[in-house]
Amino acid sequence: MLHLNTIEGKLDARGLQIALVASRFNDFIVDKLIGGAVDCLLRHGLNRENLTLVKVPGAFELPLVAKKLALSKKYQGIICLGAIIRGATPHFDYVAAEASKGIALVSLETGIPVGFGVLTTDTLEQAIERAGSKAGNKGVEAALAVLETIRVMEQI
Ligand code: INI
Repeated sequence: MLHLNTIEGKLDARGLQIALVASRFNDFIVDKLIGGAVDCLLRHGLNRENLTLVKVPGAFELPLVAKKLALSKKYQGIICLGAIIRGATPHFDYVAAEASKGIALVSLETGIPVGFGVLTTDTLEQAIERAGSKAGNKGVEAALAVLETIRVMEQI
């Protein structure tokens, strides 16, 4: 086994300021993602007073608000949460494309880790599966990814 100089992030939220941005659209699902992310962050040592929740109308609005939060320099990490469910509407493709592209851009342009906790599913049932039932909770996954990335970025 080679001994490499390895940089890894500890899942330690102590001392951080974190913002969650969550869409109201499909709030029945998104509330589960918020609950998962909050529980995960607190269990990893985040102080409740250092966690801010911002609500937006839909996933399309997540990037703009995430960008303003990132530029404020008040938060070391931002977690975007939403649920885009295809159903019968072609609207899905536009909203999903803009949300994913926009969130990635915010992170790249500002240098602040921005988590993509946005479900993109064909059906409501698939969304339920990923919001705290048999396929886990995407809000938890996004929170863990942001924590790890913050700690990796600090070491580079
Ligand atoms: N927003 C969502 O967050 N999820 C969806 O499934 C969705 N669909 O399917 O339409 C959705 N649309 C609203 C969109 O995000 C904007 O809020 C709206 O277009 C106004 O800009």
